[in-house]
Amino acid sequence: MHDTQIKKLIDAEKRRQKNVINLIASENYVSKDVLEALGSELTNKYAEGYSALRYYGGNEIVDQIENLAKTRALTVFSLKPEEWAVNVQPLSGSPANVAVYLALVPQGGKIMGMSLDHGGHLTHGHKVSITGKMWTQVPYGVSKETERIDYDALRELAVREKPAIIVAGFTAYPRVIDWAKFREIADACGAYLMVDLSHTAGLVAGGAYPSPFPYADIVTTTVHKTLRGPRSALIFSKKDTRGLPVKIDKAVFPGMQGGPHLNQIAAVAVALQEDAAPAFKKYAAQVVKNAAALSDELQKLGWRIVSGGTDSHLLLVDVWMAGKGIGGKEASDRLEKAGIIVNKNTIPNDARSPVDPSGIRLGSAAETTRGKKEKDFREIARKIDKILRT
Ligand code: DSN
Repeated sequence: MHDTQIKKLIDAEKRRQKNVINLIASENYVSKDVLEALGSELTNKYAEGYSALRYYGGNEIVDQIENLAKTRALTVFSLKPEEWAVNVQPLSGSPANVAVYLALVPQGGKIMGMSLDHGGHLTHGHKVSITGKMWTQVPYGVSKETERIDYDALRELAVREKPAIIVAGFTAYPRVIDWAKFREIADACGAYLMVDLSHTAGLVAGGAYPSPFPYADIVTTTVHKTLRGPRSALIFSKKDTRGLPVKIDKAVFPGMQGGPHLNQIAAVAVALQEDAAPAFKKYAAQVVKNAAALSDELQKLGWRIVSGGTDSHLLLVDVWMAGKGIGGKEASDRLEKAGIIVNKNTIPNDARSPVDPSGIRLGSAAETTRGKKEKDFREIARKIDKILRT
């Protein structure tokens, strides 16, 4: 690379990534093949539209790439092409979610999504996001006692509010979801059921977490978290008489985006092939075991884990412990100084503010990619305990 300034910074970031313990629940380390596809000449190509229906010439190669990415996306989740369609063009998770609402929810209509401070995402209708400005959020949360979803309360709210769409999607909810219950509730109020699977998609692909596909109308997911691919997103839609795939395609392009990023789509295809390989099953199972070991060891050391543990790759540690511990910001800063990277996070019904909440969120996906096992995660828990107690 001739640009020595950028080269130096890339090298420095590479060293940083190598030298830290990365517990950011939404990050991972991609393969060299994914990086190669991302850095390829495909970045030079404009291809507005979809395969065989483009607004530019010269697409005979990139059409094949986009089609391959679609086929692999269906394969990795064991979906039949006659039952499901997939759009591989969303640039990332937030535009993917907005495209779904654009396709299915009239402006001002109701989106029922988990509130951010209980473990939802900004794009599930939060007021500071475009999704809370163009549409109206009907927020749901977790039960105060169990810190898990109370499906009876959810049903009552849905039937009363009649949202156009229910979003079963989470960024800081560590437990398995009863997808069948969500389906029943969506049917009871006549809503679409959209699953934002961004966090657990890799676990579903690897068979380590229940699949929402038998129940959902729409599934969105980022590709860069547990799926271990490039920054990107997918939108799956059910093929039936409602014409969902056509509506979604129109919402992504021309509704939301212009030309797709073909280098990114090729990298998605590479990652999805890796995700379908037998080794990825082992990886997904290990991710879950490692998060459980981390959670268990922290609990043994006296830390309160929200909802009492985890069934996935992530856990929330209540570091504030009603004033007996320290704030989430201080916890995250202290850990970073010691080379452990986490993010501060609100816990359900947090008495503190989002800029300095009561919790930290820990995830096992990235360090599992680097080969760590349960004993390593128990060791990490002991390190965390030492750092937070001094
Ligand atoms: N998806 C979020 C996360 O979980 O980190 C960021 O938008």
